[in-house]
Amino acid sequence: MTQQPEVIYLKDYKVPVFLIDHTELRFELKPDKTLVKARLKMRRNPESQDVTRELVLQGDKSLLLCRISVDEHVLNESDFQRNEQGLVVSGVPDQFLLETVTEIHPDQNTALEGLYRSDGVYCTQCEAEGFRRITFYLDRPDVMSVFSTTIEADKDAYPVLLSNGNPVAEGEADEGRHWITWEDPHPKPAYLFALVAGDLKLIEDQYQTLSGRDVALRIYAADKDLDKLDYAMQSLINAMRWDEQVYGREYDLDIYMIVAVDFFNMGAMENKGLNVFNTSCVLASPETTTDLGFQRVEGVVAHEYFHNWSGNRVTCRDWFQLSLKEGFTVFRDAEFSADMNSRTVKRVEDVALLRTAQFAEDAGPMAHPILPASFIEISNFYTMTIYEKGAEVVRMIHTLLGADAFRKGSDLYFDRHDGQAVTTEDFVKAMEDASGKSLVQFRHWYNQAGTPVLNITDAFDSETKTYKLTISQSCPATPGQEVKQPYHIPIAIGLLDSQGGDLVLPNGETTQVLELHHAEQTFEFGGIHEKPVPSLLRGFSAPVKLNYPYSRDNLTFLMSHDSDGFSRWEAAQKLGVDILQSLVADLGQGKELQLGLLLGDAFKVVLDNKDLDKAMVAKVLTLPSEAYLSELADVIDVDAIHEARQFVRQHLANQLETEFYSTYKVCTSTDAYSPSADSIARRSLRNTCLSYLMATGKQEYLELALVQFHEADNMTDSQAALSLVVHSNFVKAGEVILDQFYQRWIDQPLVVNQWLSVQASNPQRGALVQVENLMKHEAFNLQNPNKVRSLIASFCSLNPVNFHAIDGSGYRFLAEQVITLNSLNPQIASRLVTPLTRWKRYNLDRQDIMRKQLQRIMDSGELSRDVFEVVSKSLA
Ligand code: B3K
Ligand code: ZN
Repeated sequence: MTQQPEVIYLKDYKVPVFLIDHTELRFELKPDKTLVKARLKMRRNPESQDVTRELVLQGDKSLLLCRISVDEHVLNESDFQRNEQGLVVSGVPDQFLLETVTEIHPDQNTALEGLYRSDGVYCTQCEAEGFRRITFYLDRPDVMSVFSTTIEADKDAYPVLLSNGNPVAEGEADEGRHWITWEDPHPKPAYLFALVAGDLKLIEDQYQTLSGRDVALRIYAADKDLDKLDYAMQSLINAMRWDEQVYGREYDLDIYMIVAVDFFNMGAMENKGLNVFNTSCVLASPETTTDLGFQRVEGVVAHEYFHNWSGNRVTCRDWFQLSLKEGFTVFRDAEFSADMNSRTVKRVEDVALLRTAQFAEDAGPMAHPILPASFIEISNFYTMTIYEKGAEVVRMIHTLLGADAFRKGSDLYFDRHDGQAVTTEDFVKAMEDASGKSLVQFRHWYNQAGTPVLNITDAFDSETKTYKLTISQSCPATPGQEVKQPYHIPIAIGLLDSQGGDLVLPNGETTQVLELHHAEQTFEFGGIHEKPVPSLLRGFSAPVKLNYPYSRDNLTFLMSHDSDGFSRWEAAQKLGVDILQSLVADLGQGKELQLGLLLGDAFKVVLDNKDLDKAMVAKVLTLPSEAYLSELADVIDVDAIHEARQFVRQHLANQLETEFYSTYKVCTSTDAYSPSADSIARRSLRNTCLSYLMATGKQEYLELALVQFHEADNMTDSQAALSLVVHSNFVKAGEVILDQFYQRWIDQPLVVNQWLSVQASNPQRGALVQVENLMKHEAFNLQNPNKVRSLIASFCSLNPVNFHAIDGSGYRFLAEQVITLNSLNPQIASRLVTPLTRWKRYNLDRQDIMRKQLQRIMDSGELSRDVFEVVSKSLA
């Protein structure tokens, strides 16, 4: 790294000096290059105090400027300056027409930002700053313009030409070419621009909005994938209806399009009227897609649709405000999925993810508030914190205000700011204004990083019949923030009597939200006749860590009696954590592992309870993950965590073998596949049972898994069996079915990706060699992010024992991949490096070898801003 990249600060924000009222683009797509002709109607921003006559445009260094004119006067080299960031044009008037012709090379674009080719299809990704790789522009979200886009291309190779808005004209051109013009009437920032050109097929449907507007719904994909689009279409229709019913928000164009592409850096992108999706988030069929995959399609389709209001109609003023649209939209999609399926299951899944990945981020070198104060590369801030913690913060506002006032707040926010680029402050203000509730102290959630810790103690006085909960809060230091102010925290609680019944609380209900404001506060409950068992943080009402001295008996009691489904699961997790942590400690002291019957007995009660949702039973029976146990550990002992968890699984498998087997049978069904919540629940419990049966190590259960593998009519069951066998000691059997699986699905890239992932996450010895071999396999391609995620990222994050091998081989491997990907695709490279950045959490031996690999990346030559930021902050 020769030059330190510039740090951008929120405090330096200034309104744009110039605005672009109208953007007219013409793309001429040719095999060796693409010409981009831009006509920008620009004027001075009346809100800017800056009187400069210099126009500063962003433009990537890969752009080749062929021609530039101001008001049809062609500029020569002395009228403008080209630099690393773009272009500075001197002496511009207050209002003018800027025209440029730029040459770009989509075929050489491996970063997948801007205009690039995915398997022969041209497509764009402009958020956050990809538009500047297409043409010179004011590439910032507070510059909103009306776009008119003409695309010209070879008609045979690119029969479908799409952009935002509505098609308004089309025609034929010379040499077998054709063109089409699209107009988007809604002013938008450049990051929402999209273009697609390719040989695509589509499925189509129609939607009528509440107010009677007809909308054509089109989902485009490669011909071979046309049979996998129905679920996405249904999800889109459900999302459109839900947003009308729950938020009163309608769609606002005549056409809504989704395009599936195979090369994509993330899940999907909400471009106005033309979403571009990773195939993994749109294609779904029972044979090729797991239940998890179906749920992802439903959630992501809805998420991108909801952005039409929370993101597009009301957008971000600057990229520091990213959580304004992402946190809110994740909250919206989570509520949608909760309404479509099981609310409790959805909550459990989201909390499990938050507590492993986001809490770990909050405790690491990249910790940042949901409203960050600075960044080097904004792409690094599409994080669990911005998205998931951001959603939790919106959820807390919902909890504090109640559903009705929250809806008033969101109505006010959308109405007040429609068509504007705004800040998280504007969002909070609208919520305050509509509800009359002060969120002054609550704003710390936006500015402070780190996960708050609550320590709770209680006391019961039988004479005065009062029960007291004393809650203290603190928040650990994070980079750049040593001291934190107390947060305003909603803590939903219930109190259980000795029969397991809910006590009626002062609010007249059985759940009450306590509002914690101070570093320490005591809450009193009168008229209590016996010491209750508290059910704390029901529904995970705040993204915090909570300590309360529960006994194991308390936890088994809550597991069977808490009226809050989430808290029952939480009690099981806490019990699992408690047991596993003490076993990890025993291993550390060289003790032989022992486990009584308590956990198994508690699991048996749950298994025997026929009234429970099967999905929840499966969740309760699933021990805390190795990732979660790692997050909780002071010093992560990867091997001990793995060994202890395996030990408990095996112990439970032996203790409850009969129950697991009979539940497996009860959950076996011959009904045709359906992605309904009930069927998903049944499969999930069945596969949980199979995993315990396999943990007994008995041959008969290998046979059972193999029968399931061969007879399954859906990917969920077949993949579950595959990974259980491959990850077991039955090595030969695993090899055989891996091969069969590959041969069967060789033409389905998304299934092949799962095949890669199953092997990469194999905890058996030798996984790294296997991964290295697979990198040479025909199924692998380093330029395709889905392949990189399935193989390399799966190995580094889902295979802790192998990745953290004490010889350092896993760390060396990752560093090599990051160095290679740094020049090919910086965004993917910088995501990939995450596991190494957590080096401080391991013992000194590991710290040393991990840090050396980070240093090796640092010293490897010219680093992208993306990788530089993450690696330098990790080494600091
Ligand atoms: N807004 C996009 C993410 C863009 C990421 C750019 N590096 C997808 C989403 O959150 O909906
Ligand atoms: Zn989003």
